[in-house]
Amino acid sequence: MRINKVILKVLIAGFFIPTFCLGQNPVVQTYYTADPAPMVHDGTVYLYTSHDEDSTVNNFFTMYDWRCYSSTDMVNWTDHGAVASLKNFAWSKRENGAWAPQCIERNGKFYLYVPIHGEGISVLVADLPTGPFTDPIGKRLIDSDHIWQDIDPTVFVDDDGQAYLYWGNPGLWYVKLNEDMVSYDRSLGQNGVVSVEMTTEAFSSQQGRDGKTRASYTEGPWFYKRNNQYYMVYAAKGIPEYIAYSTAPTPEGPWTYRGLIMERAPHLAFTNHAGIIDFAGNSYFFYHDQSLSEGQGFKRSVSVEQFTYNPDGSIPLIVPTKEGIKESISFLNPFRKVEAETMAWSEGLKTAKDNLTGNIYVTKIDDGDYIKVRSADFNKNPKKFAAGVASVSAGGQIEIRIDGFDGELLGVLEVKSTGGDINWVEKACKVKKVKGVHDIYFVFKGGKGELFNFDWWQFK
Ligand code: FUB
Repeated sequence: MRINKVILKVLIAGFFIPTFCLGQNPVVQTYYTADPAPMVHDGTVYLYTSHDEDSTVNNFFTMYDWRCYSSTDMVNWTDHGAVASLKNFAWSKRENGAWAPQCIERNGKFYLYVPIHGEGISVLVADLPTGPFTDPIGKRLIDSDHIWQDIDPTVFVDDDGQAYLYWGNPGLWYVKLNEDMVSYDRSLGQNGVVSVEMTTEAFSSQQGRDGKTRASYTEGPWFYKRNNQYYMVYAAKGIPEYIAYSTAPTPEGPWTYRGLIMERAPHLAFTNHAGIIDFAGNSYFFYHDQSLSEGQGFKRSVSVEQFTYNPDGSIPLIVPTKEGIKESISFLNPFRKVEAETMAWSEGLKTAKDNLTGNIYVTKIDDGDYIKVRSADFNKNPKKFAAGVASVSAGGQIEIRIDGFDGELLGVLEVKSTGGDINWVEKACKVKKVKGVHDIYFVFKGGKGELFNFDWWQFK
């Protein structure tokens, strides 16, 4: 019994210790991210997330905006910053409550469905997946009489063009969206809102604290179709939450409970929230944990695991890991201009947005911080390394290494003051020959305090 406790402690510690990139989870290290909503569009995965602030207010979810990240290889993610926030809704007075989003494309427009906790579900629209998003209707979308339960929207457009928006905690509701995606068919249910029957067959059941039997379904639905079967994946069993799923032969049910997908684990938060995609022939399960904040449930982080459906379409039990995605599905070209905010792992850094130009860059760079970029294909020998940098201070250096934080040193880029923290200057240095596929490490060196900002890089 004692040994078991010791082992458990070691296991928990193992998840919370900074690992110098032994793993790939969580996906984002520069911010706390939660409620993953992946969207595949045009050969790219766009990962929309909610965002737990670094400072938690009143020991509750402190969430003001929604962020977006993208990847074409599933290991390097480009930060697109906060793509929408509560400020997008001029009619809303809420200063907190930017909870779980989902974005979907239809006819070249991107619709971002978001809950404002306490003010129901709303929609934003943009011409690009990364925004800018605007409010097309100037009011909440879901006009129900259970506004506090209207959270966690999930949306899917079926093959016949009919779009469905499901949501809810602890109930599950849906509307049939009209083709414009910003209104819905009012002829169904109650003023258009259909309440799903929460039977044991559909969503399993459990005994609540009050002794009453209720559905295991809790919140965070993720609705999609695969091989003519409709899936509803959701957080279940109350707090702490497990991830479970049900399937149905039609988008409107009847639902059949199919089992658990993710059980509890020491580094998972008291909430969990899933998003599932197929991309480049693989299946991916996104969820959130509290590994980055070392156990703080209001500071969560999105993680991802690859999995394989069983031949009958059922989803296996997925174990949350530190390793995450083992293989990148394509190689990164280091001879193209790469945004500095494209990274597989980083420590000590933040990203920031230049509000005038929308440009995202890496900031808060201190001595010893680093960025890891995975699977760069040096199909020819580079001679030079160039980067866009800016600094108000004395600057510092970027050590360019491969395959480890203290791996082979290819070169050192000196960064001096450029007279402003976004006064971007191109700097270059010579680099050693290197061939083949390598992980690149940018290790930042310098004196005390913030050294410089980093916008892009390129081998030449
Ligand atoms: O992130 C706030 C809430 O926590 C979400 O809406 C729920 O799904 C849970 O993850």
